Amino acid sequence: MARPRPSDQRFSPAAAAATHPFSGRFEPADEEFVIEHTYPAYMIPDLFTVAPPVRDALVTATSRAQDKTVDICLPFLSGEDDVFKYNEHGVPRLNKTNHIKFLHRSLEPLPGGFILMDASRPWFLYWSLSAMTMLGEDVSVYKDAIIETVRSMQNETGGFGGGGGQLSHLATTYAVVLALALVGAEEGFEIVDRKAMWRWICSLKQPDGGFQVGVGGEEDIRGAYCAAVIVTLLNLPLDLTPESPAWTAGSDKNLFSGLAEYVKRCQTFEGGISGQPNAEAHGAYAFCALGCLSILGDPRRIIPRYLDVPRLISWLSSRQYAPEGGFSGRTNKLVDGCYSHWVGGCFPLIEACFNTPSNKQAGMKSDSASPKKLPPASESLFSREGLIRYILCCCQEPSRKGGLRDKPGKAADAYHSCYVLSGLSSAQHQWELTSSVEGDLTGGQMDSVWNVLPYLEDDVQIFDHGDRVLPIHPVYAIPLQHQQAIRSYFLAKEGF
Ligand code: FPP
Ligand code: K
Ligand code: ZN
Repeated sequence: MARPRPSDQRFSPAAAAATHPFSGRFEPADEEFVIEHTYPAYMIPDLFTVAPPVRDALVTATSRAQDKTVDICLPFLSGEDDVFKYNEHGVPRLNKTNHIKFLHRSLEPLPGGFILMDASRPWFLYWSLSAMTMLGEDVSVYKDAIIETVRSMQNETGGFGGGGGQLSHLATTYAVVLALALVGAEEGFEIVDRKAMWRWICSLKQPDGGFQVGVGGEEDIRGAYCAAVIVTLLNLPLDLTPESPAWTAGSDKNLFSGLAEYVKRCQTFEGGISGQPNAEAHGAYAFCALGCLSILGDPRRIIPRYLDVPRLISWLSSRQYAPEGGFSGRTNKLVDGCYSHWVGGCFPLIEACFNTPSNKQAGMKSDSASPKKLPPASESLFSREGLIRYILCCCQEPSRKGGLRDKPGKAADAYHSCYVLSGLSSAQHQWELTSSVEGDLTGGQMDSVWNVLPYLEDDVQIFDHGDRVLPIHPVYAIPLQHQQAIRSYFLAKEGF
């Protein structure tokens, strides 16, 4: 195995030629000796080219799986194999053309094996359209097809199922609403029966504050996040129907009452967030928790009020591995490209809490639960370089088929394409919360105003300028202008 070098400094190609573990064998100068490069030397910090120097001596199935993952990633991270053309930092270009072709194909009729995914058809729409939009592709050509497809998925009793005749589910409804936002057509927005949707969502609201994902289904934090997204994008009333399980006579409880408390109960002893109280922390649920809270109130106040932020940051940071650079979804598990979003997408929300100008003046004024010391605006709480290296080196299908994937050796798919690119967007941009309307936690009108800038490294940017993807909304996970368009369309409506 490669030997760790004593420093983690960036090294020059010349110095690297002598010491880089993958740079071919360099013997002491001998004029007659022809030195063979196996491949060029790149400027890659040691952190991303050698196995971790400190190891637990106990060998288990878990440690073997981890070692194997490092072995399959290292050749891609160090440019050892010639699968890509690497720049001087050892980073390949984002192959936008092939990925866009892959995503168009994923919206065509799919082979028979996909029948297992039939109940997830709305997800395919969202994943493919969102990924294409982030890559700069105009998806409005799909407008009519999307409108007709989602029309067949809506139930008269409110919400959207996975297809015609399937029960409504909060996850498929969330995917439909985002897909409509992405094709961006008012005829599309008008498809949604908002009154039936409101009644259906009220029927999912539970007395303990959370949401079932479908009538009689499980109650979990996906439900909390998806409900908050749907209610605010469609500007549904917050009032509860008397038929709602959460309704009690004479109370002013509404759709968002007790929801932040429900999210709080999902934080585990590890500091991460589980799908429901007293379960295992997982990255996908951390994003749901932060996204839900950031809709219910100003993230600067509501996140530290309901979550133990230092312990959450500690858990989130532990998800990023070296040398791979990517994130895992939970303790003792492997890196996977999709966590670039589920975990990586948590950092803009947490960082925004620290980075806002208004935060600096108003400080965390009246809130005793807020962190006392704020890191400087330019500092990141995760290694953007590591994530970008994992995404561009390990998550791109190298062949002409295109698409993005979990890790080398896995097939690309629409789900990973969407969330790998969303994670790339988080790594390449910096969000600032410029203002938000003050209000109570259940107001529903408290739009946070997010300002986004390309993230610029102090010293060197390892990726090509043309490889930036569009910035997404840090909460709604679709490009900002699409979130704004659907939100303002329904805000302008009075009643149903
Ligand atoms: C474990 O899978 C995965 C989970 C426990 C949660 C997955 C949930 C989501 C990805 C999305 C939820 C959010 C919404 C908005 C619907 P695994 O055991 O295959 O993977 P692992 O080994 O990486 O944990
Ligand atoms: K996984
Ligand atoms: Zn995955």
